[in-house]
Amino acid sequence: MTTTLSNEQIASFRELGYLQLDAITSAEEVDRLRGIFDRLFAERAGWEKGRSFDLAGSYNADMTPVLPQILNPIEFAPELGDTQFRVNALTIARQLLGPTAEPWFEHAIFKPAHYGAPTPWHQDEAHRYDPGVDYEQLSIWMPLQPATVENGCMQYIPGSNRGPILEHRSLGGDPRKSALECIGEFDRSAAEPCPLPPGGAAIHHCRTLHGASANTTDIPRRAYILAFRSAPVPAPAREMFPWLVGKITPAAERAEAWKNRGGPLGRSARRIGEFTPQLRRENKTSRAADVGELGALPHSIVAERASWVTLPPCNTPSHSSKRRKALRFPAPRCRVVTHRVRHARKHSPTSAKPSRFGWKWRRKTPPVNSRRKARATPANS
Ligand SMILES: O=C(O)CCC(=O)C(=O)O
Repeated sequence: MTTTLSNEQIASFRELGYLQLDAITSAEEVDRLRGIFDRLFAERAGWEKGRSFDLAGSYNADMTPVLPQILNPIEFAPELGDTQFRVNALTIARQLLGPTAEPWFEHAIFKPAHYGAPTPWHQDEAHRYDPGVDYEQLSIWMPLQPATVENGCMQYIPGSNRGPILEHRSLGGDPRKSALECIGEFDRSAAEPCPLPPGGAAIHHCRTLHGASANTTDIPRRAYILAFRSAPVPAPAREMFPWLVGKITPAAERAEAWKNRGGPLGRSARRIGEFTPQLRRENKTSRAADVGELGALPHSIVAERASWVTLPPCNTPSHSSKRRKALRFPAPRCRVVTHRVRHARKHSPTSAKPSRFGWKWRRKTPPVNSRRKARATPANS
């Protein structure tokens, strides 16, 4: 089953900032995903990595979460990579954002039955940790059971996508809480609820104000969200939002500890590993999660990762340290490349170095071929 949008739907998204679809995937796929989600949430997959946390409430593993979220669940259930939802979502994202749209990150949110907390009103763009660049972003939100006003379907303020970014703060004014809440002026009575059947979709632009009410029903509300963005462009005027400065959540601390495990040796080994194209590909999505919406990493880490995501990789020795700085490449990675290149040059049979008497071979041992020749001469036999 493939899904594409009509011109009217595209125009409506641009006008209102959101769009409602009755189906984006099949009932069978929704059943399969529900099983995966229930397992991931029961295991609190990604807790140590800082990928799993309570958006709205408790900080500790031994407290019952009221709005648990798993960032990038595909890291813990690779089978999520093989869904019609993903295929259809990318097609739709490219229709709405243009052909450069790419998957940006994904998340899974669970509103427990009876006590699942409300999702505070916010604009996704307010979560952006990557100043200096700009891009269009949207989210495709799919419920894995019916989504109703009573269990916390999405609600949108129509047209807010065309307005400014309003002031936000950490939920309840507590910078250790992951969620942000909008404290700017807007008309809550204009909110439009988006009830959906399982496997339907609510699509919203990153500027659109949205929230969801608490879950007061007997069934948990699960949602699978894929976020996409257009190719980033430099935007030096884009600064860090003040409500993100100094925001350090327990999830960010766990992520930092995970990143530093094994001490300097572990860090270096992982950095070297990141040079392999395979690992680089695998890391791309998880890094995107770090810099994306609700990715609760402190600015210092995220700025480094943002540069990695948005700029081409540094893999040639021609990047001077000045240029590296300009491109915001993290120095250690570049140092390793430079060291490798220096090593390769030193041991290359063709490497030459100027001396006081002109050019001469640098290597002390003769090249392999001349050693073979020497062994083959009768004098040596
Ligand atoms: O599922 C929810 O309650 C909130 C989802 C959300 O805020 C989003 O996808 O941007």
